[in-house]
Amino acid sequence: MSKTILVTGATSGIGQACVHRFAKEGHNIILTGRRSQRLNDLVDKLISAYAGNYIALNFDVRNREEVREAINSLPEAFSKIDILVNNAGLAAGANKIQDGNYQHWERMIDTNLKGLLYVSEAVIPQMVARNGGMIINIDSTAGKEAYPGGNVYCATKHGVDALTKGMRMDLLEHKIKVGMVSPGLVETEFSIVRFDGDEEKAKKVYSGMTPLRPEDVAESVYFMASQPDHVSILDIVIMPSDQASSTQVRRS
Ligand code: NDP
Ligand code: 8X3
Repeated sequence: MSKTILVTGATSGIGQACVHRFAKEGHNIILTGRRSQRLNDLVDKLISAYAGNYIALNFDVRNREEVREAINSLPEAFSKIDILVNNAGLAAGANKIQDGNYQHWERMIDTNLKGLLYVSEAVIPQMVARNGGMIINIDSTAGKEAYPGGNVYCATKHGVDALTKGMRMDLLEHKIKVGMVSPGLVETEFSIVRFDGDEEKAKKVYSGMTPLRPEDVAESVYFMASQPDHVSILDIVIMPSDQASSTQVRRS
């Protein structure tokens, strides 16, 4: 049966790959992000390739009012969200803490933690009212272990790990499943954003190794989402075969 899925951060990388993975199965999708042209282009592509219904919602997850207005404005056909994929997120900078930039810190905290909370806050009431649904948070191996220069990004992702566990406990009584997918190095626009558009620097992160593709992560998200009602997968930690930990990568 087709479901309604809301994916944040659908304009790029893991979010966009999740959209394609769910669309392939005929599900209806709410795509969100700040870059509206990309969202609209993606909706057009989906309409021509798959059988579901799609709608683009343009908002910044850091703006609580925008988030609430956008989600509350969904037309009836999309108003029952079965699965929320909290994917929008970023790293800004990789400086040591003593050389850190407070604006980077605030951007990561506002996006990765507060943004995830604002979107969840807007979606959870209808799941509670229906006594069902699923939330999948995109965490990271940075949420399991810190690494040099990762300080605040790692703190936000450790926060996502804790929030996921806490949300699962609180929402248990409402039959809402909560899980997370926690990837290692995935080649997306992530490092370009992290290094403020410096593509050369971004490329170096994945040089001499084979990173995960966003589609690899989307496959894990889909696997988690497609389990029967009585099965709840808590966490999928997924790394490239060339990676053993945040600080140990095999490069040629
Ligand atoms: P991308 O930069 O390719 O995609 C990030 C997405 O998040 C974009 O669609 C972007 O949309 C959206 N986004 C960022 N900030 C905001 C905002 N303030 N409001 C709304 N949307 C926002 O990176 P990834 O696909 O790699 O990242 C997706 C998630 O995966 C993140 O949470 C990241 O931390 C996590 N992750 C990434 C890994 C990696 O190695 N790449 C590994 C582990 C986890 P737009 O700019 O249009 O708003
Ligand atoms: C992204 C993976 O190792 O670059 O969450 O922090 S890492």
